Amino acid sequence: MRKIICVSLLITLFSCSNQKETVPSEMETNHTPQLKHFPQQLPLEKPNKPLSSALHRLYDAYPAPKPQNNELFSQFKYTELKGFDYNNHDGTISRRDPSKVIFENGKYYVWYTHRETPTPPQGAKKSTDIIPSADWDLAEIWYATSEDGFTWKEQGVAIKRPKKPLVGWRSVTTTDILKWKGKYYLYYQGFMEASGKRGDDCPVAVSYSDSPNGPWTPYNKIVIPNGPKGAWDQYSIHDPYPLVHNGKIYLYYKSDFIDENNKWVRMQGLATANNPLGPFTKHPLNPVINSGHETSLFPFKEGVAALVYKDGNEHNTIQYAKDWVNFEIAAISELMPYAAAPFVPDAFIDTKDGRGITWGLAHFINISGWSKFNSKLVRFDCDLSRDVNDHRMKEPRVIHKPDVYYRQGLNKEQRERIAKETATLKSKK
Ligand code: AAL
Repeated sequence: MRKIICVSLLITLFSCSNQKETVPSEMETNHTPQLKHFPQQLPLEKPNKPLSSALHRLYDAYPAPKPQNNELFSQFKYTELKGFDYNNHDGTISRRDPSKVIFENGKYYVWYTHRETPTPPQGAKKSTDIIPSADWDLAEIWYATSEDGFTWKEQGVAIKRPKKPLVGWRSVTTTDILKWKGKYYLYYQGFMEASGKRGDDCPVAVSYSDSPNGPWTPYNKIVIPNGPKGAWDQYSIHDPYPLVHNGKIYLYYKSDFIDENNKWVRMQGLATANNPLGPFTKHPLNPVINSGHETSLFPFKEGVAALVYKDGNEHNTIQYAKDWVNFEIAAISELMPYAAAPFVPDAFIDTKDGRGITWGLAHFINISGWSKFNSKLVRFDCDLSRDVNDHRMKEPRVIHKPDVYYRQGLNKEQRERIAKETATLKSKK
């Protein structure tokens, strides 16, 4: 008996020592040989070797390890629009904050903030019933159409300011369009006081029509209310931006709130509804984007992508949320369009296969300086599309002429600080 136990023990020990390790070491989890050096040709997939956090991020955070192959990276190109008059940019006419562009009746449509006042903006203290406090004060929503997206024909007013005390009596601005079950809805900021009295405070209102040419019927109620006292969106609901997803209206918006030094912080929230006239439910995870300003979004694959620029740690990024709520940075870009309003062909079809965008309108603000503040509409083009492969848009380098850099010159205080630093060094010689 003892002999049998010894022999079977010997067989067991022998078989274990000869067996290839059944539990692979952590470095061979994918059964490819571990690399000693990062390869000379950039791997398209994460290589099997210990990696730094930057290299983990390269493969985990971005759709591709190089911007040239990153579907959510693009440069942005700009083209001056034809068809709009600005009184030589004397500050009495301003057009800004365009809506998404839609294509109906064989042409493009866009709506935007239109201000035409006897003077340029004069600030809240000097504002009156005819003198604007800000570039978007005493404004209306106008619209224009285009056959080609470059030359536009201004059609006139779409949404007038209603009579006091209706929502938006002071100014109706910063609109966006929703097409839902064959009807059209324009959401916009409805100011009840001159912007700047306390802050840039307003809720969101909505008007609707059977045609993109109007006439528009105002709902005359607040459709996206300000948040409760002390909430991040207590004072302003800006830049309403509706899309259709999961059979609902997903309306993204921005709010201005403050930091510990009473300086502006801007982030984006989400409110959803089954009916364009509400009620809208704000997402419990709001804010859902931690940066940005007039943030524009578009369906991409099963998720949604966002152009996040201007404000916050993650300005100049293109972000993606597979679940339409939790956004991650997908690409970093520059010269991103201000108040981008893309042409989003699949904005309202509840797609699960978003195709992306290639162009839209945006605005340039403060064209003539603070004393004649006015803004103008512009066209941008990009390749954030799964159906286009424009390699010129995928190059990360935007080459600027030296004068672009020289315009970002030092001011008097900065020069004085530098001179003092040099003098201190010299005194120590
Ligand atoms: C814009 C938008 C909103 C603000 C003001 C006009 O860029 O964020 O519309 O209220 O500035």
